[in-house]
Amino acid sequence: MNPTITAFKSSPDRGRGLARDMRVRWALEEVGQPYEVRLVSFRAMKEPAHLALHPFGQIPTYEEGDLALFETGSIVFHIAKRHAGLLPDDANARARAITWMFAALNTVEPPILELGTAMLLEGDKPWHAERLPLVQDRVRGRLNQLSVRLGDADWLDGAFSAGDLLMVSVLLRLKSSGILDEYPNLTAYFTRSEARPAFRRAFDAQLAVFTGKPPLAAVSKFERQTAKITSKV
Ligand code: GTB
Repeated sequence: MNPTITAFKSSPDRGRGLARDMRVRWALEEVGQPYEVRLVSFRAMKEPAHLALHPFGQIPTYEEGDLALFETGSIVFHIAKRHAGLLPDDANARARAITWMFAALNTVEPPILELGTAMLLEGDKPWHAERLPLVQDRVRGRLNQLSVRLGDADWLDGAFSAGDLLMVSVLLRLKSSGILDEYPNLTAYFTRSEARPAFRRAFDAQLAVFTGKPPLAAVSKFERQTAKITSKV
C-alpha cells in the first residue's frame, strides 16, 4: 500500500513549494515511491483525528500501514532508510549525509525561519527596522559558512543525498529574499537541485492542489517498477 501524507488544503503560498510537504514529496519522488495525499484544512489540523497523528497540529504527516510519523526530518530519514537513492551505502558516508540532514534542520534552518518571522509578522513593530538587519546578518553568517564548505562541489558530500534534499528545502524559504543571490555557488546548488526531475514532480504536484490541474509529470510507471526497495531497516 502506498504511504499517505497530509498537506494544506489551502496553503498561504498557493502551492509554491514553501509548505513542508514539499520536502516529503520530493524524497518520495527521488526514490520512486508513489504516495497518496490527504488535504487538511487549518481547522481540521487542530481536531482530534489529526492531533492523534501530529501532536502539534501541523502538516505534513506520513502514514504507512500502522506507522504514523510527523516531523519532516524524521519522515525524510525514514524514506531514505527504506529505499535506495538518498543515503550512501558506505557507513561513514552515510553518517556524514545524516549529519547534513541535522545541520540543515538544526543549524541552517533556524535563522532562516527567524528571518521569515521578522519579515512576515514583525513589520509593524517599532523595533522592526533595527532588528531586521541583525536577523539578515545571522542568515548571511550561516550562508557564508555553507558556501565555503560547498565550494565548487555539486553536492555537500559526494553524491546527492537526503542531506542535500533537506538543505535545499531549507534554502527554498530564502528564494524571495534575494539573500541567496549573494552566494553564486549556493544559487547554482539551488538551481541544480530545482532541475532534478524528482524536485519538479514534487513541486508540480503541490502546485496542482491549487491550480486544480493534474501534475504534468507524476512518477512514471517505469520509475515505480525500477525503484530499488532495499528494506535496510
Ligand atoms: N518541524 C516541523 C516539520 O518539519 O515537520 C514543522 C511543521 C510545520 O511548520 N508545518 C506548518 C504547519 O502545519 C506547515 S509548513 N503550520 C500550521 C500550524 O502550525 O498551525 C510551514 C509553512 C507553510 C506555508 C508557508 N507559506 O505558504 O508561505 C510557509 C511555511
